[in-house]
Amino acid sequence: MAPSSVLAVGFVLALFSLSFSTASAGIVETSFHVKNLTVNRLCQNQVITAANGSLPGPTLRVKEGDTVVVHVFNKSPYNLTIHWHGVFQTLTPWADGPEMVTQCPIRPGGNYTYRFNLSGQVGTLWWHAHSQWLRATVYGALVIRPRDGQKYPFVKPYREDTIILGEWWNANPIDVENAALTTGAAPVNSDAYTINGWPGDLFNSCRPSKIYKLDVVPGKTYLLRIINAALNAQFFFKIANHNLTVVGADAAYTNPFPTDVVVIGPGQTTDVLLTANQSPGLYYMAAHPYASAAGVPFNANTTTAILAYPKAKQSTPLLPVLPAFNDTPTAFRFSSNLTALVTSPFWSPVPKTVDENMLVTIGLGISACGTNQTCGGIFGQRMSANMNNHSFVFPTRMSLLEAAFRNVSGGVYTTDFPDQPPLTFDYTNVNNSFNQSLLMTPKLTSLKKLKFNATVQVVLQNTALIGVENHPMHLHGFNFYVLAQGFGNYDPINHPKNFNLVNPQERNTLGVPVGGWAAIRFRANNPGVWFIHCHLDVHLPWGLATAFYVENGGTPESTLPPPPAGFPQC
Ligand SMILES: *[C@@H]1O[C@H](CO)[C@@H](O)[C@H](O)[C@H]1NC(C)=O
Ligand SMILES: *[C@@H]1O[C@H](CO)[C@@H](O)[C@H](O)[C@H]1NC(C)=O
Ligand SMILES: *[C@@H]1O[C@H](CO)[C@@H](O)[C@H](O)[C@H]1NC(C)=O
Ligand SMILES: *[C@@H]1O[C@H](CO)[C@@H](O)[C@H](O)[C@H]1NC(C)=O
Ligand SMILES: *[C@@H]1O[C@H](CO)[C@@H](O)[C@H](O)[C@H]1NC(C)=O
Ligand SMILES: *[C@@H]1O[C@H](CO)[C@@H](O)[C@H](O)[C@H]1NC(C)=O
Ligand SMILES: *[C@@H]1O[C@H](CO)[C@@H](O)[C@H](O)[C@H]1NC(C)=O
Ligand SMILES: *[C@@H]1O[C@H](CO)[C@@H](O)[C@H](O)[C@H]1NC(C)=O
Ligand SMILES: *[C@@H]1O[C@H](CO)[C@@H](O)[C@H](O)[C@H]1NC(C)=O
Ligand SMILES: *[C@@H]1O[C@H](CO)[C@@H](O)[C@H](O)[C@H]1NC(C)=O
Ligand SMILES: *[C@@H]1O[C@H](CO)[C@@H](O)[C@H](O)[C@H]1NC(C)=O
Ligand SMILES: *[C@@H]1O[C@H](CO)[C@@H](O)[C@H](O)[C@H]1NC(C)=O
Ligand SMILES: [Cu+2]
Repeated sequence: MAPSSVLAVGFVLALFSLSFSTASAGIVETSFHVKNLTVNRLCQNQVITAANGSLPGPTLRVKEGDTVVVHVFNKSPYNLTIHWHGVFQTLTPWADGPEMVTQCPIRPGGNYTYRFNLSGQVGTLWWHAHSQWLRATVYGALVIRPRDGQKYPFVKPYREDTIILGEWWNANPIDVENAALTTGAAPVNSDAYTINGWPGDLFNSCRPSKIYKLDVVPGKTYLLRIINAALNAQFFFKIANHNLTVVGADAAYTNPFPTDVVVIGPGQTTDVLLTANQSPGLYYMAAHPYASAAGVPFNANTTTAILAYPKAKQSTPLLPVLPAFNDTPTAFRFSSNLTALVTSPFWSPVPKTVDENMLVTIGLGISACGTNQTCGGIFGQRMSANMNNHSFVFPTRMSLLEAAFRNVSGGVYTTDFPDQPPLTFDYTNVNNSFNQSLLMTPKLTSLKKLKFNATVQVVLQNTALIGVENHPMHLHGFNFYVLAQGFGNYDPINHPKNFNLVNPQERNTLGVPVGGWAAIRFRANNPGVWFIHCHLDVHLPWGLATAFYVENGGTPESTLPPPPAGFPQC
């Protein structure tokens, strides 16, 4: 292993100083040029699809209240959309991005301008492609600072930095996905994990070590914006010898939560304060998977970056001891202990009454292989996944949002997504895992319709079908309150007694505990069609998704405007 202190690429802390905030704000207008890029990782050249010639793509920096305008030019060979992960998109669902949910793709050679306001959220979000597996390499940070005159509700950091965790294949991810979808089998595992695009020192890179390095000034406090952009891996993240204080998650402030480990699922962000209070030296930041599914093979490598003090004496950084891959108690302790900062100017109290009460099973299943075909999934069928035994199929003719707007649902979607599992069974009992009478799931495009401003409670109930696993569930268009989480089957009599209705964490993505459940609540005050799905890209194309169709509210401020000019057509 090369001594990284000598050979590390000189990434210094991003050059944005806080003076940036004096720029007359209001509109942040920029462009993304998405096209082929050849990069070298793990000793080989690989052509990837990338925004603006970099991996990760450029960081978008805005202030709360800004209008964001991004002109996206698709110069790649693939259909493309960009999703602004976690942005509420109030009255701008046309800019949300999931392919065939809110828009048809931008075709190769095409362009589309995403225009939306960023209000009511401060912290860290991110953007990523939302078309097939393109997000493996088309992603970047979205940093939202307080508007002028407002401050962070914590000590002013000396500097800020983004730490983006990713996942790397020695292959074209679209080919990996398509190969799996053709045979119905699970896709091959990735070859590495990355921090800010680099696998780090524990992988052989064949050339002077390229690793992300953060130079710190002793005694200073840094705000690290940690983003999990991996396709299929949840992570444990640690920095050797340094404790961290969580102050935000998914661009919502939390009460300060001290911890030595961060647990982060794909789609989630975590803002932490780090104080450089250790003896001058080199310390690894490291991440490896939290692999909740027993018996499922995964890439068990560790990705690293370096925290460097000046005048470090040693040349080999200290490596933190990460939790065991299956350390569910540590994962649960972290994700169940975060609470909202209710003094935040963006906090709204939890709605106390519920208009729509849903229990939704989430998990795996199988679908028919097809006549005369040979499939590589369980029982010779295709791997599949579902919510309430409905396995979501993307429409092909028109996006869901456009069909809803034009009142032409016929042939595009139905609105019969059930409020309860169609079959009541012992959801988390592993004796059911291979019970073939439960596994075959119909393929449908069914949505759940909601009245404007309805309060919606959804208990997401994992199943043990095929296997138990923590699924990071992501809701577009809203933050939801996490009222409670637990293991086993949800108990509608006793579990609500322990709901946190006072300061529950607000999130857009939540890892539903392995073999367990989570109760979430939100107010449907944003008309549009909003995708809810597993953020593991292995499960999304299998159908672990549905959408909420939130109707207009009858006033101009609650009515969906028409699609913008240049809106892509199929
Ligand atoms: C981009 O890369 C793909 C995949 O390697 C290749 O098929 C295509 O020809 C490349 N396109 C351009 C314009 O270089
Ligand atoms: C992306 O590249 C274009 C063209 O060089 C440039 O105009 C734009 O500012 C870049 N976008 C960002 C966010 O850096
Ligand atoms: C963007 O696409 C439109 C067609 O939708 C085309 O008319 C326009 O010229 C394109 N803009 C640029 C700058 O390429
Ligand atoms: C963004 O906010 C501004 C000012 O409130 C408003 O005029 C504009 O219509 C909003 N834009 C969008 C795309 O909603
Ligand atoms: C981190 O916090 C733990 C628990 O509060 C404490 O025991 C430990 O000494 C701290 N470590 C450092 C390096 O500050
Ligand atoms: C680590 O990654 C390498 C590829 O760089 C792979 O060959 C190896 O199997 C991985 N190790 C584990 C334990 O997954
Ligand atoms: C967090 O939650 C666990 C239950 O999983 C509890 O035992 C623990 O005391 C809580 N508090 C902290 C600070 O971790
Ligand atoms: C399946 O194969 C048989 C024998 O080759 C053929 O007669 C039949 O038409 C095929 N069915 C389909 C749906 O392709
Ligand atoms: C769709 O139907 C609603 C309610 O009937 C009506 O108000 C609206 O104008 C229709 N929209 C279109 C585009 O036809
Ligand atoms: C799902 O639906 C299929 C077809 O109706 C049925 O055979 C199966 O038992 C159902 N499974 C569950 C878990 O509801
Ligand atoms: C939504 O409902 C809440 C409580 O019922 C009410 O206070 C609020 O004004 C409503 N919002 C809109 C936009 O109708
Ligand atoms: C790309 O999008 C167009 C328009 O929706 C569609 O017809 C085509 O099948 C898509 N191509 C791929 C490879 O998915
Ligand atoms: Cu999943």
